[in-house]
Amino acid sequence: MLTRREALLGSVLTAAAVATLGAMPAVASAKEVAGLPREKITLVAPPFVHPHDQVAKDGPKVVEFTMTIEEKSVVIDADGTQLNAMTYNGSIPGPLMVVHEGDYVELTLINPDTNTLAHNIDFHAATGALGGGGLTLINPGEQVTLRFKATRTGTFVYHCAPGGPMIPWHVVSGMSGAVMVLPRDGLKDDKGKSIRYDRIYYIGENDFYVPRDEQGKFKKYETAGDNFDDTMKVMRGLIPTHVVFNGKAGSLTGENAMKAKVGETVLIVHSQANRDTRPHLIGGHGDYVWETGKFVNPPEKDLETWFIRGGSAGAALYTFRQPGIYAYVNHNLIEAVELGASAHFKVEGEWNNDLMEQVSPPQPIPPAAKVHGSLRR
Ligand SMILES: [Cu+2]
Repeated sequence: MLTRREALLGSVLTAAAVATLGAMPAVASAKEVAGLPREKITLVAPPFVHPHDQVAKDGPKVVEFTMTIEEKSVVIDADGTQLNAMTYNGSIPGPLMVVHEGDYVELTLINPDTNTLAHNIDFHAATGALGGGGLTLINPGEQVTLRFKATRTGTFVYHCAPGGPMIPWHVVSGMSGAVMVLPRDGLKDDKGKSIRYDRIYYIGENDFYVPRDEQGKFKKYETAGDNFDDTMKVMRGLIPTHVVFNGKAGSLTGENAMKAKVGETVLIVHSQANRDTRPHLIGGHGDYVWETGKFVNPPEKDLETWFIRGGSAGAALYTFRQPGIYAYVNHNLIEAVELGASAHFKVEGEWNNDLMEQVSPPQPIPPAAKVHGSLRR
């Protein structure tokens, strides 16, 4: 039952809310959207992310992006295995787009006439019309512009979804990426305190299903459409031939390792549009992890491994405390080592002996210890 005070407060709050609603309609008119400032962003290929403010400087704006769809053959492992890829902007995954809550994402999607297939884009961050998929289906030689309001914060997948079996086929041919909608005042820890990152990397994980010939060798095909029947058969077995980060086994190792310094805080955005995965930073942790990628929920802390559901993107924040090469893997270790889902961070800085020290290096077991060991049995 309400007390008189609560009832009064309630009515006051309701009146205030109504007044606010009257002043700021929830649905902006076309004129209001047209009056918003605009910003044109040039997207960059993952694992890098276009420059952006972590805390929004001003009010909402319309953020313009352009992506060109490219159907092309790409090599996905060290053996030269070819994938008849379909890509957003030429990369697998497509680029990460960063905006703030309340901003409008305005994407121009181009399907050049050099392509052979129809494509579209379904934004998990968007509301209505199949995430925009219903308004963006374009044939080769066409382009379309879609605008949606970023009403929810977090990391969200986008992917191609042209209907029926085209949906999984286009997704496992490389057509996915992610959007990050930051709270206007930036990221917060579990207690609501502001946290920032010094670097950000975007990792898109893909499962590929490359058909084999009678000898067991991976087959090659001329154009994007040629592999459809064979690839569908492999897809229906649900066992990928490759599980990789950023389009290729070894795409983020060696020379291409992601870089950081001891003391730097890194935000790792990880998406998988089709299949579950479980990122793990070997020798490190997730200081703060938004497993489901949605910043309105408090982050989990001190995680060893986190779970990214197929069809979602998660975010993990970690401050590196030791130098060295860190492997960042899908901790299904068969997928990491045998199928390709592993990356490297190369971290520079001073080693901290307090956190870890090799007390004595590997050496032969002393004879006395051997006798002692056998006696004890
Ligand atoms: Cu497509």
